[in-house]
Amino acid sequence: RAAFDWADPFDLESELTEEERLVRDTARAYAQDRLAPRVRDAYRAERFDREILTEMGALGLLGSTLPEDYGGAGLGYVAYGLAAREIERVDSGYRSAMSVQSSLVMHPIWAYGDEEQRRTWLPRLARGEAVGCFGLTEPDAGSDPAAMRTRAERTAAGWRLTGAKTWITNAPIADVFVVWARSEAHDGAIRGFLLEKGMPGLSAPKIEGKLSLRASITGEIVMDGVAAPESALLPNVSGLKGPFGCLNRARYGIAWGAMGAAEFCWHAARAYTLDRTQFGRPLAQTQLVQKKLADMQTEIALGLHLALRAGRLFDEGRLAPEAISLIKRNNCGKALDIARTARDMHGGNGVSDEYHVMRVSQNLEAVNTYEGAHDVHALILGRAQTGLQAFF
Ligand code: TGC
Ligand code: FAD
Repeated sequence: RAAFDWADPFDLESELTEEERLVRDTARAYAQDRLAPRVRDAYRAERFDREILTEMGALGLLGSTLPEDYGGAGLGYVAYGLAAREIERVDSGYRSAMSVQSSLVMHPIWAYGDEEQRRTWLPRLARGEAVGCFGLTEPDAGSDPAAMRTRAERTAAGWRLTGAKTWITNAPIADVFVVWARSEAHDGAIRGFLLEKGMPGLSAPKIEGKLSLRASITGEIVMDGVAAPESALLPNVSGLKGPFGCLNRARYGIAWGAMGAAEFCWHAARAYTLDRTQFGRPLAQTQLVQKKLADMQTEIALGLHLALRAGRLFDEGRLAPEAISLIKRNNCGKALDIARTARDMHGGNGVSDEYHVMRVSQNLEAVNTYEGAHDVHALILGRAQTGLQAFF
């Protein structure tokens, strides 16, 4: 009879390379030693500690898949995913900070920028000395970014950008803003621009009162005729495939991250119900609780192995965007169900931030919505298998 490891039923561990395990262990040690002790207070105070990005930078966690010449670590996508899993085991907001900087800011500068833009920003972003944000969503264009109104006009000196973005992670503390706008000079095509903090007409007010991702900072980007130089344009991409190319990477990382959050909740629910006695026996010795634990174990094992397979395909250049929609949707949706169930299994204690499960569950509400809402990914998959467009 083969031995059964309840926490890793299909031996994911043995599928990882030595380098991937090293990255995972580094991220885990950092997350547990440095992030876990501060998250409760940060969440209560609705505060993101800016130095977290510098700490992540020092560990090579920012832009880790980019070449070392530009400050990256030259890692593969499985290592990137494993790091996301460990950071999100503590808090989805901390993983958000890492994935925005890496996938939504450094990736477009690397993939769509010119050499000067790369040299100016990538090493500083990799060290966490500079913070970036990604502005796609607008007040009237969320799931449908093609409806965006932000526009860029040519001027004698370069560009003038006018419009508003909302729900933008890291915007209030950003030094560089990757902003997507319709460019009249390019027949209305969507183009990417690099704006810098301090440009006249640019502001990024904080959005207060989030009941999710409170340890992450979110804001608007208000562009009131921002005057940007000619060099602000990202020259090497045009159209929605620009921002979507970034979202592919972030969505993939979120699929790993959400499983880290789910694992935290599963392990917490198991430990709590083993410890807690009602009706003369541990809660874990009841059929209903064991079924819930078995469901969590099953969904997490499936979700992690799917994420691993996706990562291997990503590294081979064979991961289709639709497959990313499938794992983003599945892993976020399942993680949210698991977190809500774990909250319930903690009884009254489950609503206290001392037990963390409700914070994790609240976070996953936003994670299930951003980077393409759960149902929007269903429509992407529906279109892919029927050939019929059901968005409108
Ligand atoms: P559609 O006609 O499907 O495509 C337009 C063009 O884009 C190309 N494309 C992609 N390219 C690369 N990767 C992908 N995933 C792509 N999806 C589409 C496509 O080939 C086409 O190219 P071309 O050359 O033919 O023009 O466009 P659509 O307008 O019909 O799209 C519909 C839909 C729903 C799929 C899309 O709008 C969508 O995905 N909506 C969701 C929006 C979203 O995810 N927003 C995320 C904002 S950022 C964020 O949430 C960050 S949270 C950060 C954090 O804190 O972690
Ligand atoms: P809507 O598009 O209005 O959707 C509302 C509901 O309608 C959803 O349930 C959706 O599934 C459903 N729906 C939409 N279209 C259809 C349809 N055709 N058929 C059926 N149902 C549909 N954006 C950025 O650009 N950068 C960021 O850094 C960023 N960070 C974020 C951080 C946080 C904390 C949050 C909450 C959001 C962030 N976002 C960011 C925005 C996020 O990507 C959007 O909220 C998301 O894409 C959904 O858009 P929306 O909020 O406008 O919802």
